[in-house]
Amino acid sequence: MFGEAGKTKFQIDLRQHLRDQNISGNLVHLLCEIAEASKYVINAIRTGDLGVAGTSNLYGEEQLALDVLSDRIIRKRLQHSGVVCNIASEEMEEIFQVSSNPQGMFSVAYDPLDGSSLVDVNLAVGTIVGIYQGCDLLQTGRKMVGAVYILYGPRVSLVYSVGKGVYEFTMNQLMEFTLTREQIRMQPSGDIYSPGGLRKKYCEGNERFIRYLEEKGSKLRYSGGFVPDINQVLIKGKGVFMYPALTDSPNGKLRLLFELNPMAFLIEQAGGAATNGESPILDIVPESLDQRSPIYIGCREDVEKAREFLNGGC
Ligand code: AFP
Repeated sequence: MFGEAGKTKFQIDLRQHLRDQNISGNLVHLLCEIAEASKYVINAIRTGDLGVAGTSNLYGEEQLALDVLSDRIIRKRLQHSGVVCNIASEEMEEIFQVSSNPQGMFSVAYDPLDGSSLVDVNLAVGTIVGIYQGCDLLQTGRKMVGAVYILYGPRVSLVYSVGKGVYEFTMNQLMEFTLTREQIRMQPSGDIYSPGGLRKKYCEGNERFIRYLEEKGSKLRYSGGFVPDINQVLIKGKGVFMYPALTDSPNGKLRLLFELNPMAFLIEQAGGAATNGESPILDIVPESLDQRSPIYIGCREDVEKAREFLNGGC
């Protein structure tokens, strides 16, 4: 009930909480460094240039100045943390090697500012981070030792798991992250659905799944930001997000290393599920840094129903 003497569990800050969880010192340090970096990303979002950077990312997509600035903030923190071996970012062309020594080190794959194109219309955006032991970043998501996202919305929240359940922290007026939810659990099925991509490009199986959801009374909730849309499904504990295979992009849009693996890790830790339509996201063996995958993620029964409608293919 009480961490630091006299504090209630919901006054405990992130570092104290992590120490109480018997998490290795290096992982505590890494998670706290990511949390610290987010404070500078907040400042960049609130005051930074909303224009284009004049460069493109790993996917050949035009970068915004905010993408580049957020990426630099997080990369510098990781680089100087003393516990990181390799870094991969959605905004960097190649893996950035910090150390060749894997002992006690982690490798990190992150999307520094997912949904950055939404900032100019003042919608919520986020940072997504996946953490692996050692120096190999092309492991399956099943091998991850932790995942974090920071949601920059009306409130700033941080959601993490290191395999011992899912916890939410909310930033207070002193810019400290204090515990606000612990051991977050999802219901077996829900009444929210988040359908990404153009409906006219859906395959028949996905179209039938959408009609099933609507007939059972599910409400459409979609912001265009992966982090707020997943956060809604997770924190309300009831719903399913999908970015399916489309007729002109069979692997959908979202990126396995930087977006899907971290979120699938968190959702599975909360009792949910995440699939590419055939097999669990976390079992996909990455073949390249820029790999994309279709995704259905959220309540276990809803995700299983999607698999049934897709019947092994889209
Ligand atoms: P940007 O990072 O280019 O804004 O894209 C955001 C995103 O990668 C993810 O956050 C959303 O879930 C998805 O794209 C939305 O894509 P659509 O606009 O095609 O629905």
